[in-house]
Amino acid sequence: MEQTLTFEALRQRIETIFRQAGMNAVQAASLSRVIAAGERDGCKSHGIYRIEGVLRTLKAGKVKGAAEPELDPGSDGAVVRVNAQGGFSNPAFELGLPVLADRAKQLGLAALVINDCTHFAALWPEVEAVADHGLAAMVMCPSYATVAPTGGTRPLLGTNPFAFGWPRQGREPYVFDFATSVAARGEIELHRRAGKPLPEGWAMDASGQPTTDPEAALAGAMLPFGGHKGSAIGTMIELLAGVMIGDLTSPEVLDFLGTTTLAPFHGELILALSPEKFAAGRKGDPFARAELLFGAIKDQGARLPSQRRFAARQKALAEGIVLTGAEVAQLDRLLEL
Ligand code: NDP
Ligand code: PYC
Repeated sequence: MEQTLTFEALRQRIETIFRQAGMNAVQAASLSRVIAAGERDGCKSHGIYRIEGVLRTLKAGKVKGAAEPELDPGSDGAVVRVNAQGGFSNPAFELGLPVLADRAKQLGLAALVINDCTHFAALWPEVEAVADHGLAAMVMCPSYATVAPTGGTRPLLGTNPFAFGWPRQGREPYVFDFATSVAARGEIELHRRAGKPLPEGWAMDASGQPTTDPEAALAGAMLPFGGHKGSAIGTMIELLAGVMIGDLTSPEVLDFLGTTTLAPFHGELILALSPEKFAAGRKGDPFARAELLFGAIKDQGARLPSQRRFAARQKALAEGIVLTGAEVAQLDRLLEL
């Protein structure tokens, strides 16, 4: 039967599932926050459906549920490094964030490099957390080879998400966060589970022919968003958040895991920039000027990215998070494991 839960009640259920599966407190708390936030904000592709993938990855021994991320003591400049020690990316981000924010405010820009992490999450919680410090943010990471470069037919690039945040005084930040494939792979899996065909232009089958069948798409290759443009941005992410930070690229992740049914293991790059430092001595207040731009976008009847998500959050915080009967049954089953 359908159930309505508070954010905290849902988070605690998820945390209990992870603790029962052997995760330590730091990993379980951090993961439960991002997964519950996905449900709260209406982002189903990175909500509770991800729990089973996390448990499979733990069971396969491809992620360390008891890992304690470590801040590299030699990180004393603009590049702050955290080693996730084979655990999930989210607790490593939480450990590095205060240092990243201090450095970016001091220097104008700083980077947080996370190495040796398993990463399954949406990126918007991280750009929002950086924006809460009054900083602009860009976050990116590879995934595993599931996307064909434009003109190709075989999986090579990842769905490589890219997110941006800009702080706004007294309101939610400007945030966008998307896969550099036409859609996140999680969306294809949700279509498969619902028995629904994919929109045209999302994927090709294993023989390189266009398909709307989710099974055939999962066995074939996804397409980059925006043709050659998304293909190039996806490649940039492989270079900056794979090669440059000394971590795995998407094809290397697939070689390492041998499957796309487990959460991928690689690195992540988070850039934080101080608009005040960059704009110092130039035209006007950067935050006030940004508001003019946002206002002009909305004046045309367009919406800002993340407005749907922020509206979903407000509703969920006021009225609770509604889970379907099937979702409640899934959580109950996982709690009984
Ligand atoms: P979507 O295409 O659903 O959304 C992308 C962004 O565009 C969102 O910020 C969304 O805001 C905004 N948007 C959508 N429609 C409009 C509109 N009409 N006007 C203005 N803005 C709009 O995202 P994807 O399916 O590409 O990605 C979903 C999630 O998957 C992301 O959070 C991403 O981080 C995650 N992901 C994670 C991966 C990983 O390896 N960890 C890999 C790939 C994806 P809004 O939400 O308000 O609609
Ligand atoms: O939805 O594409 C995706 C994805 C891959 C890894 C985590 N999410």
